Amino acid sequence: TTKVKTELKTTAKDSTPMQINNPIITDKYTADPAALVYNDTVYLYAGHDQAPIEKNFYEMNEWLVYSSTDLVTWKEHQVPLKPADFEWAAHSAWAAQVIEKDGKFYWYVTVEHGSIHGKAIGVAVSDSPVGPFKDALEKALITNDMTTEHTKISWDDIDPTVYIDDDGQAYLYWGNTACYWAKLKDNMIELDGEIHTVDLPNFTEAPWIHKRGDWYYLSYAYQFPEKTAYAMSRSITGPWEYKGILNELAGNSNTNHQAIIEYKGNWYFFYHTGGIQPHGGSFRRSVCIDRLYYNEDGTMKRVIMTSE
Ligand code: FUB
Repeated sequence: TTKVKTELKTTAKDSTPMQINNPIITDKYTADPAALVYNDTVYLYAGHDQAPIEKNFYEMNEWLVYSSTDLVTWKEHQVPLKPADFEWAAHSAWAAQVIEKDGKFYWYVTVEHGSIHGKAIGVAVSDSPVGPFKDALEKALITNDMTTEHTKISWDDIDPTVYIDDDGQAYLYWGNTACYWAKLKDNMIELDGEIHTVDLPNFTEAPWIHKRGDWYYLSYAYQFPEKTAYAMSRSITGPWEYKGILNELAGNSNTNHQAIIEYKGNWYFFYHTGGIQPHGGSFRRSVCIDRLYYNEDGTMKRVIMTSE
């Protein structure tokens, strides 16, 4: 395996310099990171890339969860969830995100639906950030037939990202080719009202919502092969103003999939590359972390990847 050590630069806010070894997990291929900060710990949720080296497509049969308090040492927990845990799902542990509400942890996942053609979004719940999780709804939350008027593809209902606004209202964004959003009911397992779309230049997939100060940020995978781009808004429902590229092509992988968090006063950009040699690539990816910095006007500086 190839490990790259980076001495991450310190700024006024940093109390200690930090060394992240990218990729952060090297004994398994991990993809589509989603990170959650809870009780001073960072939980990393990722899909497990299990494709054999001769296979040129995704093989993902489970999600993984890791925890850390320094972003350097990661503890792997028991496999918390698989597509097989959703009776209505067929396969494909594609991108997902966990959020906490009132002491419960809700995990929004992408899977292939067993009987409705195409990808679908399900939701699992647990009393612990590391699981075990169980299907919260016993059917899909979003299926391909709910959005067929927007795209002709069967994989547009993927990559959920969830955000709870300051007033307690939860929102789900998701999509491939079209970027969708809808409100969630208080129970977190039903949509509340209609599905909307957002127009974003070259939106491919992988939306991620975060907030800093009074600004909301919607980052997403842009074009294909994918860079990460982003838009900003004063409201979670938009209008969103496109701001540009946040991350360039992530080495040796045609997808790029980000998660953005603040932890102990600093901001971090999680993504994946195909960086582990000799077999890493688009279907054997590895999660990496680099620092994220903002400009005075709230825009984000382009992320400098460890591999650059
Ligand atoms: O990992 C499978 C799919 O590839 C994800 O759902 C997309 O975001 C892309 O990374």
